[in-house]
Amino acid sequence: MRRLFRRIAATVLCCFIIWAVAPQSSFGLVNTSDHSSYNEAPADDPGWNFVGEMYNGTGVYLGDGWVLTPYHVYEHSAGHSYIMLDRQYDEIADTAQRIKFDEDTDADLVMFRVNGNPKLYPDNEDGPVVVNIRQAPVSVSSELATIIGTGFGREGDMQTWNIQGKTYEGYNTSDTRVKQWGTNMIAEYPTPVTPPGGYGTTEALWTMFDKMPSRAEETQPVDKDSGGAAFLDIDARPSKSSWELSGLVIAMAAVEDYPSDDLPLKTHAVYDTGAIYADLSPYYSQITAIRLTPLPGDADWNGTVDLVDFSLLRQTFGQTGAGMRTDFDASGVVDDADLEILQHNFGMVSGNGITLPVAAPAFVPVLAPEPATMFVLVGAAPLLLRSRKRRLTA
Ligand SMILES: [Ca+2]
Ligand SMILES: [Ca+2]
Ligand SMILES: [Ca+2]
Repeated sequence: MRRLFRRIAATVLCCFIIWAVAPQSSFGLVNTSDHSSYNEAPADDPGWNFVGEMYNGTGVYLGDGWVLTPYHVYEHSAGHSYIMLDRQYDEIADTAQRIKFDEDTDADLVMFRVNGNPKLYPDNEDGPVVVNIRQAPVSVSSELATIIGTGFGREGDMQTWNIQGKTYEGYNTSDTRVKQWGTNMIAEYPTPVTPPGGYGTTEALWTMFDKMPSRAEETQPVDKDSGGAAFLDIDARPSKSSWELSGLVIAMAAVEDYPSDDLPLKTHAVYDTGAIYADLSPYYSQITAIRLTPLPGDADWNGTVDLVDFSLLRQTFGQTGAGMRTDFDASGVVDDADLEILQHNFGMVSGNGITLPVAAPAFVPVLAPEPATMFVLVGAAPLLLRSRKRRLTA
């Protein structure tokens, strides 16, 4: 059995994007071989159009107005972030919500809302309209994932490095970013991971970059692939709706004696090193709950902040109580603060495809949620974690 990673290499941190037209030879992610078909949606498309470039990494548009990305990607431009899809979509301020590892600890994941309703696939095509999040735990034995990233790519042919009496093989990375897909075998990582940097603790999946000439699209994430999407297909028959977003790249990883100072994983794709992904299945219920959060200022939950919402606010102004739709900051009173939110977001459109529940959802904290409310959000997750740990030690 392969040795587990003993050390999580530094997560991908702030660097500047180089805004350039990618030359033909540049590929995002690093695959064992390059082919132009890796720069367009795969034939069995898991959701290529949902994955987009962000300032400091990669994000996934889930539908319903929401983007999911690692917090360490989002942090640098928190409050004014964006994602590049068919065009640029900007974050609506004060909509970001962290995913929690447990009641006291954040995971390295965040969701934020964008202004606009991206239409990324034609109506007459066989889906997908939104991204399905993996709900069942991923197996400890590997499954083949399709991985899509927007980070740096491969530069040139395979290199050999001799460091401290050991030989390493792999690739240098390019200095331009481009969107690419590859594949790798992905499996559940047996423990939660806490990469350096203070971005939290996250249940994880992992892949290993194997020198395996038979599979040219064997892939390894590098710098700016953080947030890259790992999709698993729950049905072998070609269908977009059978793909599930199962993981998001959060770190590169190597065994303990790996010379990370001499051969940094951020800028090299080295065989027999690997990558760590946020395992999304334990966070399914949190992600689903956040997707149902109405747009701040949208009192009738139709996905648009307009005069109808203003009228509803005027009718309820001064009222107190819990769960009022015009109490946008969930303060218990409809007042000037709510008017300010409505004015700030006036004209914004986000997530009109959402089917909202008839009654106000209990988790509605749009801004600055109270801790007690967050417990409702994460309620199912610790139970799931405990049951998974039992299975691992059995
Ligand atoms: Ca592999
Ligand atoms: Ca509205
Ligand atoms: Ca209020």
